[in-house]
Amino acid sequence: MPIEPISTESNQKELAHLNNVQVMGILNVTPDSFSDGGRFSTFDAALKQVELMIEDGVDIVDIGGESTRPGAIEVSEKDEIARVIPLLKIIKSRFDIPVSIDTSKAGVMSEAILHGADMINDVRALQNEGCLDVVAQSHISVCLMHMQGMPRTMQASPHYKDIIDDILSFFQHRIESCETKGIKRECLIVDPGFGFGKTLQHNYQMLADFAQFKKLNLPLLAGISRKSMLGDLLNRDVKQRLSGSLTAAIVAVQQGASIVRVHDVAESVDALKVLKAVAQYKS
Ligand code: 7PM
Repeated sequence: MPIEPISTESNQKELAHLNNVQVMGILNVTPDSFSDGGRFSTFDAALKQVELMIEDGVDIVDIGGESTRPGAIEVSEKDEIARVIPLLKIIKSRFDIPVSIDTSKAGVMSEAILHGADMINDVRALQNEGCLDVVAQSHISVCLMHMQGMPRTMQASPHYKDIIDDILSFFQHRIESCETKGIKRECLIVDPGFGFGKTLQHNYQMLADFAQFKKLNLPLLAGISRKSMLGDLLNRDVKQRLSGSLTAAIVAVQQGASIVRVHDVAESVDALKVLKAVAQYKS
């Protein structure tokens, strides 16, 4: 039995993939915590959370204005800018960490780009007015996420002819629109959007067949952390979904995900280390 890591062609490829995997940490900035007028304490809490995530080995921090979340009430562009941009500025001034801005609004995107954002994470895949143009004017990375329907109603009756084929063809169209506008292919990341207009069955089909999205030849992002597809399967509330979240993240990475969007950074980094160690010893 070998005691040294083995080097073969197939495990070199797998190792190269695993060494490339990035952990995206979700930064909670809920409107609730802003409505108490406690702007400073919210800021403080957010900055502490960023500091912790960095200690835990995060690769990129995702700042989400609540507006993109399923079931969420629409927020105005002005309010979203006021919520997200000051936080982006302070994070970029205090820490040396890539920041992603979770938004679907062109005005928020342009402000974010102006203030040093490293990635735009758009659950609407740049389909809103002006978004393609704003992103085309920079060289920023952008995550195109698939969603069927709109956040408030998308879980009512999701339907697909073939979930994987339908999402692949959505991405082909969006990638084409991006390239036509002058967004470089090297800037694109795709994400099938777990929980966004998908039944429990759809979500597990997507996870089982996640490797199919490699056909697009773009980095893949998976966001499954603490989602209903875990809660509904396990019958656990949101705080008790860590084991499920880690299992799902690892399954996604094993099938080609390059970025995992997670709440629990330290645990996810550990899980990935175990995966890498195993890959080193594979013959
Ligand atoms: C309530 C329900 C609150 C769902 C928040 C959510 C993704 C994302 C979100 C994702 C990308 C969450 C979601 N999910 N962006 N933003 N991919 N790219 O669980 O899966 O954080 S919001």
